Amino acid sequence: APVPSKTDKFSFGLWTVGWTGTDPFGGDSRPSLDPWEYSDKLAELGAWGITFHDDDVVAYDAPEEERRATFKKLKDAADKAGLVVEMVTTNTFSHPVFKDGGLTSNDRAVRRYGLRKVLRNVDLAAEMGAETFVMWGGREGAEYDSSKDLFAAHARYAEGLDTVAGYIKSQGYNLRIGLEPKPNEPRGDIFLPTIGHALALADSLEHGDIVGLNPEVGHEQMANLNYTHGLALALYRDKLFHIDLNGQRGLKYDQDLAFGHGDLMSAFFTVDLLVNGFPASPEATRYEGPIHFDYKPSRTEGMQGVWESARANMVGYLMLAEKARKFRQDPAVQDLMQKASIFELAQPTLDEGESVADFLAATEEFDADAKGAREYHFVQLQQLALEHLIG
Ligand code: 3MF
Ligand code: MG
Ligand code: MG
Ligand code: MG
Repeated sequence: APVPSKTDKFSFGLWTVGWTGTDPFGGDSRPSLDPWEYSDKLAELGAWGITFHDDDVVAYDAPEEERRATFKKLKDAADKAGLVVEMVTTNTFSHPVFKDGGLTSNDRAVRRYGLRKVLRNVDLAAEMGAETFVMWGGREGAEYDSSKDLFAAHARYAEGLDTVAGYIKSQGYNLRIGLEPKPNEPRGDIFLPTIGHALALADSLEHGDIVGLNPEVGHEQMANLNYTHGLALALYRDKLFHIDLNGQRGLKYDQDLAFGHGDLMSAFFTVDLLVNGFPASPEATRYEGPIHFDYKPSRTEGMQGVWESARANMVGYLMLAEKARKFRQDPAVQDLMQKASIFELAQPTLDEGESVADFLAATEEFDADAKGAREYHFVQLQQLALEHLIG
């Protein structure tokens, strides 16, 4: 198996390997280590970076001095291990104060408290040298549509995001916000449920230029959507700032399996997009950011299983990357892609400078029946992908 190294730019949330197995039906199934123990071990396994929520490192109500000392200790440990703190995020979901949301709670005092917690964490992110500030609004949402003025909820969400983005700019921080969509869990319905919803709200902001996306595999799949298509739209809009890779099998609770342990074919094409870009559009924006994993070592695993599962994400990714490269280089694949007219899709439909009037007036030979009978060879192409994947 390939050996992960720093040049692969793999990073992990401390809450991933640090998850002690608590779920709605049972308590911890593993011990909890100090944050630097996780980071040291991740570095040893070949990771390049770490990420965390404020509350993954210190208790939310820790006194300021203890807070500073603990973050410094983690940063020193990361520096020593050669790890980057590439992203920092805020926990606005665990404490009951956030049960109706942080930025969109009906209770204005809660919103002011939530916004302060987020802004304080922006300072922390900058101090840690992070370049991405993820905002997953896990508690922004509802179980009951009677519970919210849904227009005001979106207005308050936008207000909160613009306040944070404006603050980042005013402080001159080298930070961009990555919104993380999720359709449900823990709320019955979460606001900004998909990549498309998040893009639409980001586009409405005054400081939206530094607000993009941190899409997670499982979250899009929980909405029965195609993750790779979502990444493509975000890239098309220059908004793919960060990613959360993991695995999900179908429409159920957020499984957070290791990357590749869910829908494998979809994972293959996600990696294909990340390493090969868009085959017919060489000018398109490529994703150059961290390969970040947001998974949970299953509750059945002990500490050995925790480290094996962390390694599984990286090795799985590297193996898929190798196969995706070979897939694109295969002359049989290239030939089928030609036959399938895949490269033709990059050609604008109208001629350069062609007006709609000219276009409508043009008489061109076109045989709809013949085109209706043409072959696209898509199944054969997919089979070649499968053969590369499992062959
Ligand atoms: C929940 C998540 C979150 C976010 C994190 C921000 C706890 O389903 O995916 O992880 O990723 O809060 O990065
Ligand atoms: Mg998640
Ligand atoms: Mg998940
Ligand atoms: Mg996530």
